[in-house]
Amino acid sequence: MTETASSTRPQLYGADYSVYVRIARMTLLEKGVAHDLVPVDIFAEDGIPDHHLARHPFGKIPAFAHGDFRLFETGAITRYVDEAFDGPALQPADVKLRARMNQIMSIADGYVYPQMVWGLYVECIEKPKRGEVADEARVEKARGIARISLNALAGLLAEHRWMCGDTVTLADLHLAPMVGYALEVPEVRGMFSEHRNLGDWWQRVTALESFLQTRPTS
Ligand SMILES: N[C@@H](CCC(=O)N[C@@H](CS)C(=O)NCC(=O)O)C(=O)O
Repeated sequence: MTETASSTRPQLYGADYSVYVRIARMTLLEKGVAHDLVPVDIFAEDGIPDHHLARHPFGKIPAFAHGDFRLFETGAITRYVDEAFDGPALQPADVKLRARMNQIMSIADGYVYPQMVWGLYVECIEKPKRGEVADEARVEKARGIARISLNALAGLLAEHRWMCGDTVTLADLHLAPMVGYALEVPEVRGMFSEHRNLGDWWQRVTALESFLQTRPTS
């Protein structure tokens, strides 16, 4: 693991079940940056700890620190990690491809996470596990947006190996943990299987060391 941006070891605050924490961890691992995952329980009985709110006023995870430089919002963290440290470039140099990468990260945040993780995975898998009933209206809305999301992503991926071409970028890392949860839903697996190229891409993602090493423990 390298650590060349400064001698300070980056700290990532969060929990390994979190989609967004996993995106940041995958990015750090892809860059080869030695770091610590500092556990934070945002669902603690007494509420979000004050020390975490000081780092992240919205009380979400992850938060990040590199020396006295503090950051929250995963897209900002992953872009910083890519630019501040040595290691393989995770953002395309080409302006249009970089715009494509940013577009895919926005699709992930704006549609895939709220609809495919919350609207489908949480409603159809997590809620029944807790003995709760899925909100069918919520699922119906999510189903429609999931289809649009997968069509859009399959179109953008086209015949590339990775979302933005021949090498892994932040777009792949941003999508991977979200798709991982979404594919636990049988209906999403059905939709996904309609796109051969997404299936091939997923095989590559699931073979990444950074994906394997960040599997949630709970
Ligand atoms: N926009 C934030 C989203 C972070 C986020 O939603 N994290 C989730 C975990 S994956 C969280 O903290 N959820 C707790 C909550 O919403 O109360 C980012 O990009 O980092």
